[in-house]
Amino acid sequence: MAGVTSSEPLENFNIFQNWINKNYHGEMKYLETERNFTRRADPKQILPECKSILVLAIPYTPISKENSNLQIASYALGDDYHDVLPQKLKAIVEFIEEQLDEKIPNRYYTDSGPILERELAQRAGLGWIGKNSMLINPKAGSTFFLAEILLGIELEPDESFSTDHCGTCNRCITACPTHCILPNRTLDSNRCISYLTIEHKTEISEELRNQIGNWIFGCDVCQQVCPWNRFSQPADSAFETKIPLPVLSGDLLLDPEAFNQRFKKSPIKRTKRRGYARNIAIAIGNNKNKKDIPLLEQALQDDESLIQTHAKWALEKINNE
Ligand code: B12
Repeated sequence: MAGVTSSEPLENFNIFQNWINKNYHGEMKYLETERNFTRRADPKQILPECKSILVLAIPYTPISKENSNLQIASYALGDDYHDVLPQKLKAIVEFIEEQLDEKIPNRYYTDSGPILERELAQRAGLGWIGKNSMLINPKAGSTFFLAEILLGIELEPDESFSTDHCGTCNRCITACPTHCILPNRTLDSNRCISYLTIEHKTEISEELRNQIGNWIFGCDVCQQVCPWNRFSQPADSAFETKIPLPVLSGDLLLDPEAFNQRFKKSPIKRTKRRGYARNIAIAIGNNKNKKDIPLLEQALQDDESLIQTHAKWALEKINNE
């Protein structure tokens, strides 16, 4: 799916500002810089010549029910979109330049750019902002990545998506294990399992450990329960499942080399071995499978105190069971 929107400033920038000021005190520091603020508010702060923005939605593996008793979010089952998509965006720019037989000012981003991707996608007609804050499309659900190309040429903008199809459904809000979905379609992201298992680098509170369940990288609960995801589209080949499933508890003892080798092309590399092993220790504790006790006892000897702490907690949880 793709849509075009203008380079006008972002109407709902205040929602982002309030979110940063009120409920976000996390480790995504890149979101808070002054430079990031001004550029997120107005695309021309990024590319002064910007006249139009092409917004793309690229499907990843549709959300399935539990894919393993150590769960990984569907967006992370294939190759890392941060590595795959920029080349595709560059190719689109080159194709447009070929058609016009001239170089055009441009910038392209996916995820990490100073861009409010979901609002631009809504403005480009790709979908509405759901109660789980996901961008949802009535024919494709929400299981797609967003990417943008800022262009120094005028393209006919698409109608913005003006309807809302969540209605009275609150399945996502009810199902979220940490109750992090707020009534204004934003998240208390410090409690979001996706934030805790990917972005949060240190100890996780005992309260949240119990609520994380068996998610070891990202979380799909608010998308698993969303009725619109029965329309999920097949994944772009790069994002089809590439990692071996089910994930085995033995991954708790993966050494750094094996971890880097296994996940060098995967989004999972972002949490590094210590984060991945921490998350597995928590999930093993919550799965309460006595067969995992020897693994946890070995993890008590790990060099990383972060892993020792969470393995000790898991052992106590299983033994108390
Ligand atoms: C920071 C971040 C996170 C944080 C915080 C998420 C959040 N909801 O705020 C954490 C780490 C928790 C996270 C988790 C996930 N993320 Co993330 N994340 C981002 C990132 C980098 C910035 C989002 C942001 O600025 N949040 C702050 C809030 C205030 O902004 P916002 O939610 O976009 O809200 C804007 C609009 O939605 C609008 N708006 C909000 N509410 C309302 C209400 C109304 C009435 C209106 C009119 C407008 C409106 O105004 C706001 C300002 O423009 C974006 C990429 C990007 N550059 O945008 C990816 C992005 C949103 N993430 C993405 C994904 C896939 C995920 C996960 C599903 C991954 C996973 N399975 O674990 C989860 C889903 C969690 C969820 N329900 O949102 C995709 C979403 C694609 C889609 N279909 O929506 C994005 C777009 C990355 C990409 N390029 O594909 N993420």
